[in-house]
Amino acid sequence: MAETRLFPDRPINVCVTGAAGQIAYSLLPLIAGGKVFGRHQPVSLRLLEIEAALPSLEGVVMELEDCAFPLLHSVFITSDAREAFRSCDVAVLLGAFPRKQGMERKDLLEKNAGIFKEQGEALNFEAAANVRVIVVGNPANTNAYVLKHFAPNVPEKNITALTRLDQNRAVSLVARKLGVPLSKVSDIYIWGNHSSTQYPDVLHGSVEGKGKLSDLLDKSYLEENFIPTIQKRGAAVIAARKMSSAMSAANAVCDHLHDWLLGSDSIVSMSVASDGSYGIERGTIFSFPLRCSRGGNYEIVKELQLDDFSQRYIKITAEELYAEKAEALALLS
Ligand code: NAX
Repeated sequence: MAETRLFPDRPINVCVTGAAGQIAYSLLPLIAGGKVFGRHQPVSLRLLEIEAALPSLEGVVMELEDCAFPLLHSVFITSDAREAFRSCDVAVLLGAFPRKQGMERKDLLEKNAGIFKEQGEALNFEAAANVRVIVVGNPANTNAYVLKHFAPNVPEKNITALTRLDQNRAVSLVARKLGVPLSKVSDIYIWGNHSSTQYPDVLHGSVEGKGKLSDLLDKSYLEENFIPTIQKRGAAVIAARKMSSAMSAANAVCDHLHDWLLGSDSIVSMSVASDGSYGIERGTIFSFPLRCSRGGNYEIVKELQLDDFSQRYIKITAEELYAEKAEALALLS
């Protein structure tokens, strides 16, 4: 059966910020090549960069042209956030202020809160009414929270942050540890903040034909090895590559958007505004396990039982997020 298009009579308008950066360099071909929004959905790209990076972005546009993607309808570049977000259906927010040597965490939060306040206001006025937003730039959950605060016209459910990379890392590590194909591993979730307090949860997972992960992996392995490895994986990539994750981040953005907009049979992890589930303060942008259905709808999975082990980890990451969001809003006021 022919795949139906998300927008049957027009291209989907996709804004990508930080478009001259390294994640964008891996992500733009996935978007323009049909991997994210489907093999039949034409795409118009609206690319935002700071003024100083526009010459470099022009080179990226040349490469997009030279890829000759049949689905790529148009590319528009700008350093003006309001122009970039105009009528966009999807906004992928990669651009953020990088942490520099000697910079305090508070300064990083403040710089980024300023960027995401401005971008929230621009989205609020310019984007399509049902725009779907994914924040990737760090601190991603708190940046998404700030954005949501300054974009009251955007439905709260439509503002998300990326934790799919953490889920993919966790699934891959379990498959390697148990020596099983990745496709046999299911139901591994990420709870909380995209930071070193996140909780990669295998206790609801299983391996097809082998049984429950709670029987296959003991808690001392989880506590001493698995959880810290996933929590610190980003730092390990930086130590090895001298640059942060880009290919795997772009792949995860692709998975996140694809499953959100086109639906998925699996439960997936995304950071979304809490509705109070599992005792998490309403509105906090927190990673939960979700069920996504075609058209951009999702529900937080409600029926999971969390044991003391899981609750202990979830409390730590929730408290970090409450402190971050209070700090970011205080810095802005
Ligand atoms: P790069 O430094 O390569 O690119 C970022 C780009 O954003 C730069 O070209 C910069 O000029 C641009 N930019 C900065 N401020 C901007 C603004 N106000 N408006 C528009 N563009 C702006 O970083 P890259 O490796 O692409 O990573 C992007 C962000 O993703 C970083 O904040 C990074 O920490 C974060 N990550 C988040 C991950 C997640 O899972 N949530 C994983 C990967 C990544 O570490």
